[in-house]
Amino acid sequence: VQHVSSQDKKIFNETAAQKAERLKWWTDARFGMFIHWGIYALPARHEWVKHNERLTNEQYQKYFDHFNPDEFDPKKWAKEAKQAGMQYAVLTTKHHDGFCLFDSKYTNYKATNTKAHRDLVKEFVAAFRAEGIKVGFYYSLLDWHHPDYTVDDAHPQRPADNLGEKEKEEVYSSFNKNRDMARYRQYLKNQVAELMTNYGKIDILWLDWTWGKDAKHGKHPQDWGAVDLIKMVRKLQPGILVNNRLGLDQDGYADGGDFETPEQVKPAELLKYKGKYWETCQTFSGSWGYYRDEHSWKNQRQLLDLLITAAANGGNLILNVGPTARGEFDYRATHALDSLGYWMHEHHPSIYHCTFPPDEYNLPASMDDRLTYNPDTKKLYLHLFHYPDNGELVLPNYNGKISYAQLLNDDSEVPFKAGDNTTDLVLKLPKAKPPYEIPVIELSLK
Ligand code: JFZ
Repeated sequence: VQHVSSQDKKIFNETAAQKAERLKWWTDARFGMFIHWGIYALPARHEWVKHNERLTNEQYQKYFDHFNPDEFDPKKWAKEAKQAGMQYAVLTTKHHDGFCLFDSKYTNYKATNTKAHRDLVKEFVAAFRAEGIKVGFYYSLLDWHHPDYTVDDAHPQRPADNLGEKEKEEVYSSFNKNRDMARYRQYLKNQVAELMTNYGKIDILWLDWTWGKDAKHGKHPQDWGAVDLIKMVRKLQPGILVNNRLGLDQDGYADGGDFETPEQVKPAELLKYKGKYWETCQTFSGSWGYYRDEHSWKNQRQLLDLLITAAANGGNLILNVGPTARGEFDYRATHALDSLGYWMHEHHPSIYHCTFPPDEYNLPASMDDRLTYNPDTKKLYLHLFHYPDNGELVLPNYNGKISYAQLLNDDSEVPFKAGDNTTDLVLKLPKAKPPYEIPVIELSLK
């Protein structure tokens, strides 16, 4: 067959074992913080507001002019991340609107030229490093502000939906007449070089994103100079982790990105990523940027479900906060982070360093509980999504496999015995559910 080699194209010489070693801190960490912050926090109605409402640069300018983050103190952000149990953080250095939180030589459209008057990325890096949290940069490949970035259907200046194909064509060509992706490509490369050079060691680069079927409907790896770009990144920051949104995997490069990024998917969908390197990115309320009037906030249980289900399928959760225009996490975000921290404080051993267990421990599909497994300590962690009414929990096929069981939150013993069916194990839990949304039992394997 002709395309047996379609996934054979390689950019680096790295063995699977070397990759596992390079990603070890990240696969151990399991839990990170995403931060979407930019001047879209002022309209406070989605980070895509410029696109959604087809705002021109002139109409969007007032958010640049009024950006004045008087409460910006990334040391507070870092403390909240730490206390929630997050081990790395990725900040939007530039989102699709093109506004840069960092001081770039290649644009005036940056925080240093606003009332903030300083490089906000620099302070973010210093604050998170000081808390021992790994640091990552999100950088948008799309740019709705750069004059050379061509208009496509994901651009605020795209033709009106109700135009015919021919009329759309005319709008595209009139808008794109003087735009030149080669020049944009150079800008992108220059900025990524700045980010990879001026802030010390950077642990993650999160590029976003590559999509579409043709020039009108998207962009391709070639538009970004993707191979050239990633080679530069690896050279400037050996060891860095890069996500898969340069689109190189679709172009047949097996090592075009280090991990997959299933976005805003339901926990049940995470099953299919088992065995790969992956990180699901999720929001508290739906949008990524601060959205004042969005009321669809996930509760503690839904957030824990995402975190536990990620670890139980060998993946990470990066959970997003959209700080306000003043530079603070609003109380809803702080409250949600606190609720996770309350659980993580006692239960982090079932998340860090954990992955899916060997198949022989799988629970029947009818059970809603989730298992994680620490391959070093050989401990199994049973997350109780359903607490049994009488405290008796039957684990099919577990008889003879367990040497000891305890609640993770307080190391109190959980007695067990063989069930009526000799292959069953019956755990005798406290009758009343321990005071955690999802209690965890730690099982020592024989
Ligand atoms: C992108 C951004 O457009 C969005 O604002 C946010 O930053 C998010 C993390 O990433 O959105 C995407 C990108 C890729 C997919 C979906 C949404 N995708 O590949 O399914």
